[in-house]
Amino acid sequence: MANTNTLHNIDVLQLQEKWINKWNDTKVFEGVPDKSKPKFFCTFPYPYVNSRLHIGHLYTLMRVEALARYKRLKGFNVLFSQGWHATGSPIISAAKRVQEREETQLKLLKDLGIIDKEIKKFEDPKYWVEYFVPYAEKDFKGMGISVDWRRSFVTTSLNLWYDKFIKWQFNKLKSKNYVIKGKFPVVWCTKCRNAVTDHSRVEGEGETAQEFTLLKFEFGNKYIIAATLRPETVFGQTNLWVGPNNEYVVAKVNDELWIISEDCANKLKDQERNVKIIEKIKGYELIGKIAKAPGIKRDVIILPSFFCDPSKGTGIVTSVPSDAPDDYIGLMDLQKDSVTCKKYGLDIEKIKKIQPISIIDTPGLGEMAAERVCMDMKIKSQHEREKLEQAKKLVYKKGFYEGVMNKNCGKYAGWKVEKAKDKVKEELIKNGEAELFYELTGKVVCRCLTSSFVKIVDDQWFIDYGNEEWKTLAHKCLNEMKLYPESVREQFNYVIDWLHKWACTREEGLGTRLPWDEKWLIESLSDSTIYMAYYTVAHLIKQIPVEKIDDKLFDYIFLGKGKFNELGENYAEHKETIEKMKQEFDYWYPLDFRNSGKDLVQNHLTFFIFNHTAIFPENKWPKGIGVNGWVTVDGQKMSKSLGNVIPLHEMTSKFGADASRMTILSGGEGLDDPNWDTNLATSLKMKLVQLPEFCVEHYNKGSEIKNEKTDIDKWMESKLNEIVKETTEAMEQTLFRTAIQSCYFELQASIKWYLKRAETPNKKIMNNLIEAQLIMLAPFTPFICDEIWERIGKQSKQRGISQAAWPNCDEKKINNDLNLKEDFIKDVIDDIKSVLGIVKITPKKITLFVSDNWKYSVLKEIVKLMEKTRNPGNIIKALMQIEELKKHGKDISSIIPRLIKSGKLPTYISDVETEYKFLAGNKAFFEKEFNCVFEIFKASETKEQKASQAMPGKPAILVA
Ligand code: A2H
Repeated sequence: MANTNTLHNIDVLQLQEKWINKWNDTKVFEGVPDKSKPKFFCTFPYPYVNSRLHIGHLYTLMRVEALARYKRLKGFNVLFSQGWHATGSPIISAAKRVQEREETQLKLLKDLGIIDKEIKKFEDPKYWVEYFVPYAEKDFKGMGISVDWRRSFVTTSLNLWYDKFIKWQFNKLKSKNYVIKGKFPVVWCTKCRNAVTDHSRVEGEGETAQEFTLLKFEFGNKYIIAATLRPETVFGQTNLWVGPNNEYVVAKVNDELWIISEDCANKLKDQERNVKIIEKIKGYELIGKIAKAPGIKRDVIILPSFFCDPSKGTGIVTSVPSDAPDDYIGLMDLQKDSVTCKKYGLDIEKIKKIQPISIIDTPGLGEMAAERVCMDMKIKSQHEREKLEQAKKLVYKKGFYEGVMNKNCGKYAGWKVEKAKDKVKEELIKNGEAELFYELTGKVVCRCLTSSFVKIVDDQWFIDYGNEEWKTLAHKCLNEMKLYPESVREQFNYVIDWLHKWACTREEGLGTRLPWDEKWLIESLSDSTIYMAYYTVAHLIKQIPVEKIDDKLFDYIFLGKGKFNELGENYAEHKETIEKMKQEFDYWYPLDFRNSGKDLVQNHLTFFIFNHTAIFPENKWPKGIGVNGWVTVDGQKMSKSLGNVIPLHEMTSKFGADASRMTILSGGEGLDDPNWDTNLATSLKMKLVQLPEFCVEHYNKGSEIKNEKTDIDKWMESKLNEIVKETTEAMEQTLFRTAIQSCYFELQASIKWYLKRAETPNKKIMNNLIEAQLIMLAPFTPFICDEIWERIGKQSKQRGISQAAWPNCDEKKINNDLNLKEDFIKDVIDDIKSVLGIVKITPKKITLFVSDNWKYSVLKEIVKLMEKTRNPGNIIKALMQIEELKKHGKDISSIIPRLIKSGKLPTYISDVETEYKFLAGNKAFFEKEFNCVFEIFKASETKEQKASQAMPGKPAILVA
């Protein structure tokens, strides 16, 4: 097979190597403060170094990279820096899995080409960092990412300077009461004996502990327990539900006997209860018996249902058929089901007498919301799970947030449901009729592959994102921030309101120790919230011996507190370094752009906002956040099992960095999940290597500048300015796919058209085109662009294309009339081609007929009329009001319906003379294009039958 890395005399791999070295040597991406220029500071979240970087990282990374390169070209002094995350679970769990010889983990390493003998080293978490960090940097460089590598660092106590920085951060948070210790439910792994925060999970990111109320039903010397999210609905209880075949247990819980599921008994042990299982019972043993319902002290009967999930709550559900769709349908089912009633010895006549009790007025859903919604959605049985889930959501949302308690709710009559909930709950608890219980909102699996549950811990440290004052600051910061795209704002607002206590420490792993309680390590989503500030000093701080560094230094540099002299003797000899660090921070901060995948909105990105507002003064709060979707590969989800998680180094050697960069950014924009299209990557690779030849061939060639510009020259200038405008607008919004579409595909097509149309291209215009295209493409395909920049002799003045200036759009040169005319020519050519396709002859002569005069008036009228109506009858009627057109009534009524149905009006509508002159002026071009004689007539001056078919902007065509 031919080596596709060498095409058109370009060796892609060699070219990449050359420019990686040049950029390194010329230090062109090193961010040096320069007050004469505006600055732009952007970051990509530091990845965990627990594997090689892959296609999943590339899209997010490329959004930062393309913007960084664009801003440089726009004259900004840009800093893009990159570090590596070694903290917490991702690495420690992987190392543990190697210790345990876990198959999948071993295979992952082997697939990276690591031999058996080496694998043992990966039992040590530190080795992961040692091994993967150099590769990560290499992979970034291979992709041409424009990072200032002097500022790179790793987290945790492996880097004692960073360690000090994080300690400073936590001391600050603690001093503001934002880090607290208390008794709280956390998602817990029994194997790791740690709180399992989002990035410690292989499944269940975003799932949390949710509070349930356990309702206690008196049942002889025992209690039957039902879990509910809606304690205020106790007033509407009509019965209890058990799964007839579910297993339950009688358990001694503290001093009482409870009937609950076995799962529940086990969970309760982690929620501050002494639990001992006494005996097992089957659900059907309870059916038909009577228990006393809490809150209302009424006897209710225990009935069978099929929706009681033994793994949720207690596996027993209290039935409120007025407001819970499951309960309503369950009751309706049973009232019709004499077989089931008989089976469990129930008297169906008695069951039929059970009526829902109305308790809540829900706007729009009346006083029996569940019944209403089940009817509306035509739900027929409790087995229609999907519909029931929808119904539950609807009733819950409306009932809970908008409903009002009614007269059947005793002293709570007239209360809003939302308010009543807490009060009823408190009262039930006070009376010993209820207790609290926590259940996960969904399945969570720890990185050690063990399922997690809720545990109430009292020895854990939390960051208190529930603090109302802090939330206000976070909202304020968000309000002033630019978001890309703006549509994520609502989600951020929601997350800020919704976040509460976040378990921020773990017992083991890599990380920074909590400065005041060294037993604890800070977990990975908590030591990564303000580190962008650390980049500003990372290349200097190591000049100061770490043991000298204390919080005062960070206060001075980052918060501007005090004077240098007050820092103490310790620092005297480092004055210069420290002042430089302070200047760097003051220059680069605040951060202008941070971008990440949408999964980080609910944790990292919002923590990033919170922590900045806690630590820094307002003028250092972040300015912009970008959020994007998840990469798919050739239309499929990215997954290890599909084998489509392409590593970066494989992409660069197979498709080349430029084509890879352009392909991934062409895959989508906004919040859409971007798709990597292998075919596009392959074809771009072929196309991009042709660019040097083309540019060199046309640069500095063509007619001299002093020659007068022709219409086609002017058209080209207009088009270029239009494209510059479109591309610039798209770049500003990080709409990179649109930008590529415009500055690459559209511009290429336009240049081709220009070369075809112009007898000799204008040298100045051609040079402008080539330079503008290279500059606009440079954020996407920097290797080939820098190479061509050098080949056309632009290199000498600057350190490469990164220092060129983004083209300006000269709006005055945008000429829509010229555009319309060129589009007209293209349309005529297309029309002739389709005629030739039908008649299938090689033409000797082609005749074009320009439409009759009156038709121009018709079309101009139609354009106006179509703004109001698309009804052909109405349009014809309106046209018939015009004196001049009356006599063409017959023709008009046959033309109009066709024209409107086709939905396509000609783009170019002038008048007979102009159109005729324009076509005649381009006769030579047509003749060259079709290699035959052309004749052009006005329809009014010929007897040829065909001529009557001509329309304005659409001449009739006769081929001979
Ligand atoms: B709710 P989520 Cl009035 N199996 O209580 C099936 N469903 C169970 C269950 C189990 N093991 N344990 C509890 N549930 C029900 C009252 C209620 C509830 C009303 C309105 C809505 C509502 C009376 N039934 O829940 O799937 C309980 O029914 C809808 C949100 O964890 C509990 O609250 O979201 C609810 O499911 C918890 O449902």
